[in-house]
Amino acid sequence: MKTRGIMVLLVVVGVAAVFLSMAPVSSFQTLHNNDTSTMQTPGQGNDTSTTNRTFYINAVEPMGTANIAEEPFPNTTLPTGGGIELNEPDEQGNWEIETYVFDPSQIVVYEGDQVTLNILGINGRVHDVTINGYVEPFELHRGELKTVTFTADKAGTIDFICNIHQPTMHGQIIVLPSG
Ligand SMILES: [Cu+2]
Repeated sequence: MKTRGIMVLLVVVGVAAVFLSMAPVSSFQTLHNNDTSTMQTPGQGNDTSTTNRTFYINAVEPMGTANIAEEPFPNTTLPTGGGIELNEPDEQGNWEIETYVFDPSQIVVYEGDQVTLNILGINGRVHDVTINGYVEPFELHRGELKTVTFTADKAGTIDFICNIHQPTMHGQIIVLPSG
């Protein structure tokens, strides 16, 4: 009798564990299916409502420093355009390498989405930003948060570029076809 009681208890615990493990999965799927109309299968009809997608993008400058006592100054050719700077050793032998980038530099949306980019100037006094044809070019100063909104009207790519820091400060919005 005692053994049987333990067996029943184990079965009950097992069933409860299965239910608990399913719960987060099903709630995730519900969330995911509501996220975009592209999850629909053909014949279900298209959801024509606009999806708003908001992103935060930072204008940043990763930097590395070293001293010639430990690491020789590199003999290398780097692209011109202002996006990469290699500074020669100072009097103490310290040298540095730095580059300007958008972070993130690649985002994905769907055709027809209304896209809002909030771009924050963190490193660099000023950036000269172009989002080819979608918004008026604008300056982004350090400490500023610029918000731009536009509709990703066709599938393909939309570049966002800082004209002062090339070729590295170059981001891309990948617009996937809807439906
Ligand atoms: Cu820049």
